[in-house]
Amino acid sequence: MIIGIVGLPNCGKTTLFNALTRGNAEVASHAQIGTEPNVGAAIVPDPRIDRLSEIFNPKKTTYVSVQYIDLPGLPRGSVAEGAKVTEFLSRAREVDALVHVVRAFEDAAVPHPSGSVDTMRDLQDLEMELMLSDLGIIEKRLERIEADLKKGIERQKREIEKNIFARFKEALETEKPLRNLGVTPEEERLMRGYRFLTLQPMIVVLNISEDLIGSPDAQDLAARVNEKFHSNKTRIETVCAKVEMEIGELSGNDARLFMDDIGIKERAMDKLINTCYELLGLISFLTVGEDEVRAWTVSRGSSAARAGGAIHSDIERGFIKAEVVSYNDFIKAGSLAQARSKGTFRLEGKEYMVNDGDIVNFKFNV
Ligand SMILES: Nc1nc2c(ncn2[C@@H]2O[C@H](COP(=O)(O)OP(=O)(O)OP(=O)(O)O)[C@@H](O)[C@H]2O)c(=O)[nH]1
Ligand SMILES: [Mg+2]
Repeated sequence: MIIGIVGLPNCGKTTLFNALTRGNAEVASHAQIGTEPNVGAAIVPDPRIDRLSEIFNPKKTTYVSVQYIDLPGLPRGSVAEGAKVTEFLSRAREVDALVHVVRAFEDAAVPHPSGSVDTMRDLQDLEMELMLSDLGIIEKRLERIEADLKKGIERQKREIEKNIFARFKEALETEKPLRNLGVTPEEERLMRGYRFLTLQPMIVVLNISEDLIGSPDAQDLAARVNEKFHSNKTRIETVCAKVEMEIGELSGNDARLFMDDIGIKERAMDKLINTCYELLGLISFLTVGEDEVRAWTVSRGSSAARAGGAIHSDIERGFIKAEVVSYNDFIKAGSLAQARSKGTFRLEGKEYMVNDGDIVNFKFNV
């Protein structure tokens, strides 16, 4: 899974990126469009894997990992400037979800490009850039479609595309992001290749000041943003990136103490991943053994055969049966043998719908 971090300049993207990846990318470099984004990976924390690893003592323990791409700030009005920005935004189109960081912290030492801190305005400004970028793609594509239609190329297909694009164009021209349009699954499928930025699932991260952590003011801001930006493809989170970066530099126990001290219940690192899983409709299933204990990611609703395919296409192709026990039943039973004798570790067929936390052992033959 790849998550792209976008936002106006100087809103704290790289600070958050460092917090998420425990990285050390240079903060406040005022990176310009055209510079390479920071790329880093983070494991998805999973206490079930920690526990299973203690029990099985495997040679290898593997968590799911996510990749974060920290893009340079996108100044207001920049999409209108052309080619370089288009290239920059193509990086943002490669991702599975966007994290849109917006400044909500006051700090005289960090000048705001627009002269004042105004979270709502900034959110709109970046949304506008994303919308203009999508609009640019649509306008170009519509020209091509018209040309094809004149020549009679793939008439039926082009007509369908034209209708969808016309609807998208109208929405964007009235400043409505595509995610709010109620795009049908069929339209989504047809449009997937274009990777529209305003159709991407998006987590808005309000980067608040340290003194606002857990405050009613922060909740109030989140509620106001939610009212305006709510959609089934957006989620709102509140973090203090600067503090999160400090937490990331501490070891487990010290981090816990520090968090208790300032009243942070869940690290941004965990919070964003959990939100992302929920937003993208993902679940984790687990495999265990002496060699490896490992978590895997699949879409909610995946069949056992499909889930096997996430490990190796041979498993999906040659699927016979899956032995399945939920993590909780396994812990209750104490061992796989016990779970088997209790009947909670049982055989399932290829259509079985895998649940989050299922421990699965695939039987296959190729
Ligand atoms: N007070 C405070 N300062 C922050 C916070 N997050 C970031 N900053 C400061 O804001 C400045 C910019 O932070 P960056 O993380 O580099 O921001 P950015 O969005 O990556 O900036 P560009 O890549 O240049 O667009 C730095 O001086 C940070 O220390 C925060 O939560 N609170
Ligand atoms: Mg940066």
